[in-house]
Amino acid sequence: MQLTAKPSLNNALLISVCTPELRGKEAAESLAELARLVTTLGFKVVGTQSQNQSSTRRVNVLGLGKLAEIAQLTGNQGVIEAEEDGEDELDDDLDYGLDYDLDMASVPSDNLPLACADIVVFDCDLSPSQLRNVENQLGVEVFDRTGVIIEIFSRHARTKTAKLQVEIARLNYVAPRLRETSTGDREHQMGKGAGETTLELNRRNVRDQLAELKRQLVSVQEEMKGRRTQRSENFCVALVGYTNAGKSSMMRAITGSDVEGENKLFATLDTTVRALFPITHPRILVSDTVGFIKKLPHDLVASFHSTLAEAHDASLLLYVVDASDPSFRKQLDVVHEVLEEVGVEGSKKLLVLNKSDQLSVEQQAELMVEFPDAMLTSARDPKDIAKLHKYIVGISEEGMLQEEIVIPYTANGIVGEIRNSMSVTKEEYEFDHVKLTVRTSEVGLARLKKRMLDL
Ligand SMILES: Nc1nc2c(ncn2[C@@H]2O[C@H](COP(=O)(O)OP(=O)(O)OP(=O)(O)O)[C@@H](O)[C@H]2O)c(=O)[nH]1
Ligand SMILES: [Mg+2]
Repeated sequence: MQLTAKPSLNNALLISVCTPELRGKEAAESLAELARLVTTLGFKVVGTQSQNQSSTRRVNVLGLGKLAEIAQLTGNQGVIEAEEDGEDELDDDLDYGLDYDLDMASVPSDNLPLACADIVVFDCDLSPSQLRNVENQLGVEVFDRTGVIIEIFSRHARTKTAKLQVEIARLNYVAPRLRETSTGDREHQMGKGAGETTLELNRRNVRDQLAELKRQLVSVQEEMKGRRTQRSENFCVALVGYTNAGKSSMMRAITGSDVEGENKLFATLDTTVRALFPITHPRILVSDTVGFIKKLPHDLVASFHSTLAEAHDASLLLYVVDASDPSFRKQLDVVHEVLEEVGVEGSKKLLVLNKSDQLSVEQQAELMVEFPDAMLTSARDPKDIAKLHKYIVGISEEGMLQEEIVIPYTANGIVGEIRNSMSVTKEEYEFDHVKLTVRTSEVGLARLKKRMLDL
């Protein structure tokens, strides 16, 4: 399943199911985030509807009355049918509603859509049968939150690894949702096994595709592992955090690179590695990673294990948060949970409270009281970037060793190599040799000593 309709033509109606687990302000924030996800896909959010339910597991997700209301907003193209157990009344006595005034400038609150909606998006996960039921009742395409996130990932994946990872997650999501495309007759056509329906054939195709993609992924992962091993001598910093926090912008600023930073969710899906700029000796490598979001589909988290391996190997983790977003504390919790799930720890951590340019002086002061160990930055302020650069260099030097190396003039070539890869703090020229005091990582020093023995 893919969002097939042309984005420019699609008006989306968003549905929030308020439950005891997700209600009030949290449900409203989640719906605002869904609106951003849907907008990232190029759809126009024309309205929102919410309903209180004791859970999201009802056969039709919503009560029949609400479904009928929504059907009117989508042009009455479906057939409303009562649930078999007759449980079709609203849970009116519950009150988990969206009674919060959120800053949802682009999201019309619970009201009639401005235009007839041609897709409906639920801010929760729907089982394959729920999705089918609601789609039949409303007569328009219905998506759940996971479907939307997977579609964004599919569209934004650039590198081979990301494409493979996302396609595996997408097929795993699609497989149970495949429907019979013909009347279900047992057809005997080319390529079909005897007695296989179109649905069975499609499922078999998906299984075959999945097996092939997994095989390809294993081979690319091996290659990536090789490249990471080559880098293991360098001090590595990884930028991690919620989507849209400003990781790529920070990456661009501290490495002087052209890494894309965009005001859309999940702009980055591939880990990019660049050297810290101004260049240090030895070089410090910085990696930008995929952003996280609440209720990130499990399959996607799992599929990004290898991409996040960069963060796994990092000596310093920079937790970038959008400090101007009122819900950044909850977003930070999500980041911690996902990183824990994929086993990323990192020896050192720094909380980077980004987008400080959007905060008043008072707000900035309050944040520093709340997070005394954090660094307040704006990726747009060169002074902040210089401060972060200095911090990173300082931390990288903590783990370095200093040693005097005597190099005979006969082996002069090695001096250039040392200057390129290590920090030289002192040089003393004698009659037949030069004595360099170098600072570098333990691994780098061991490699140099071995090289000197081989001379
Ligand atoms: N005002 C302000 N905007 C910022 C700052 N840093 C980043 N932004 C903006 O925030 C948006 C998201 O920035 P990105 O750098 O793409 O965020 P990201 O964390 O890489 O996002 P994903 O790749 O989706 O995970 C862009 O529009 C940036 O221009 C900042 O310090 N101040
Ligand atoms: Mg990014």
